[in-house]
Amino acid sequence: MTRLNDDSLSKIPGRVAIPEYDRSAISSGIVHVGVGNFHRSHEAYYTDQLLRKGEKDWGIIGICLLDRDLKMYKTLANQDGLYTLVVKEAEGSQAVSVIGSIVDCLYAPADPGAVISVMADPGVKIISLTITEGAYNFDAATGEFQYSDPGIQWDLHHPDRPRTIFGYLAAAFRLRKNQGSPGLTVLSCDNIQHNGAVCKKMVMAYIREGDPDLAVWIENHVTFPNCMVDRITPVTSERDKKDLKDNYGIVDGWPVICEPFIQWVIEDDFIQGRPDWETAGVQFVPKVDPYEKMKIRLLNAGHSLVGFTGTLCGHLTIDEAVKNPLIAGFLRKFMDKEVSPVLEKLEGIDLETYKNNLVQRFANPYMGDRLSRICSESSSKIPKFLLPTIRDQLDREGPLHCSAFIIASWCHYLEQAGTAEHDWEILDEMKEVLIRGAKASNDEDPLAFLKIKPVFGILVQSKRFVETYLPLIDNLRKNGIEETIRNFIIIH
Ligand code: CS2
Repeated sequence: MTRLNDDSLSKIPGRVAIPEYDRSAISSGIVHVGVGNFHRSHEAYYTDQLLRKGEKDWGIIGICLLDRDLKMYKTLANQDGLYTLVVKEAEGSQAVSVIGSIVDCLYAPADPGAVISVMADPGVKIISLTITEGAYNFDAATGEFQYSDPGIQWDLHHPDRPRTIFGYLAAAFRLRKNQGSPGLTVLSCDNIQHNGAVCKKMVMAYIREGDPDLAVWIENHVTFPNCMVDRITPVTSERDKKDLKDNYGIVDGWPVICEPFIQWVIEDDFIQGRPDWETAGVQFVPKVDPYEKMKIRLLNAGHSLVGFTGTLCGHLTIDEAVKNPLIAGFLRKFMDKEVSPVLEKLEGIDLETYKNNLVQRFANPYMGDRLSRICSESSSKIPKFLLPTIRDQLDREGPLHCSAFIIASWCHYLEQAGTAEHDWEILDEMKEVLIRGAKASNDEDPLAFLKIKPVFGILVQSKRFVETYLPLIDNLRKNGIEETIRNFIIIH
């Protein structure tokens, strides 16, 4: 049995691709905040590909920012930053490799000062982020930065001991400015359309509040390229760890499982340079908008659709749910009738093929991608994944039945949770508000759910949306999910 770390790499079986480069000779041009499974299957994987080709300047220092990231920090620290990536093909084969690009790791709550100095180190040229959609801290209704957030208030009053990404970036920029060090690139890798622009807007809003001069420095020294990221990466299960141990003799506290598909499309706006990621297959384009829009509105919103309806039908994983012909039919209708018409044409991409591939990716039986992962934090996903499509369809007076149905199934999923037959747990920062709204919409005020402003903004003011939504939620309550979808598919 081999506990994964630098010393044991040579004992790993030959069919596992290990990093053969000298990890101690790699300097860290990248600081990455949010070292979860997705970062490890995506940016860290791409970067590892470059290091295998002889690149030496672009190692990654991983930052575990939040208290809840302690377990990840300890695991990576114990393993010298190494971890196993298991890529599972839909027909059953798998490719296993050990990734070496995370050359150091810090746990921010234990020593915020150390994180600030690493971020301010002139050798660091990129700070990349996977901090989740909710962490950008903007109001769904207005798109404006929310100063009232307790974490933000803490950071504004304790600039040397921050807790949120905004406080950390501000402190690091301030130090760079005072030292006369160069600026850098902040690369948001979260699923938000215009992620770079949104990130910049929020960072600037935070910094203008406490330090207007620093805001001017940022305008001249920091860039925030937009990018589209994609690779389905489930939560790691105990079974995954056991399989790795039994089949490869590797003891890894937190391996990563993912699909073979991978995509990263980035705007080439890196003020201090960047790795040659294109040699590992990354696409650099002048404008990433249409790619982001296509991916978030089809894949991510499609996932949410399958998540809510699949859970209501009693399924546990995405592949199981998407094999249910009712759910597959509904997903196809949503993509074809409501999303495709609002997407721009993209050179080199055939939309029909893209959608067919998505369904095939969802159907990969070896992913074990649980619906609970997809449904988690929907209060910050739905405003980014689905509401923009609804707004577009309202503007162009186009169809929105499927979108309204997704919202209705979310509401029904929330109001059913915790009942005797439906024991799913709601994992969401806004859990209480959501459940209260969903339940109240069943007995006090039919619009109570849609009135949750931080999620839906002013959607409830749209007569057309409300008139589409209300009969759907009524049907779900009266007839249940399967009959409602069956009738829905026939009518629409
Ligand atoms: C998922 C995404 O969290 C979700 O709801 O839709 O994590 C999705 O798997 C990735 O964006 C795929 O690139």
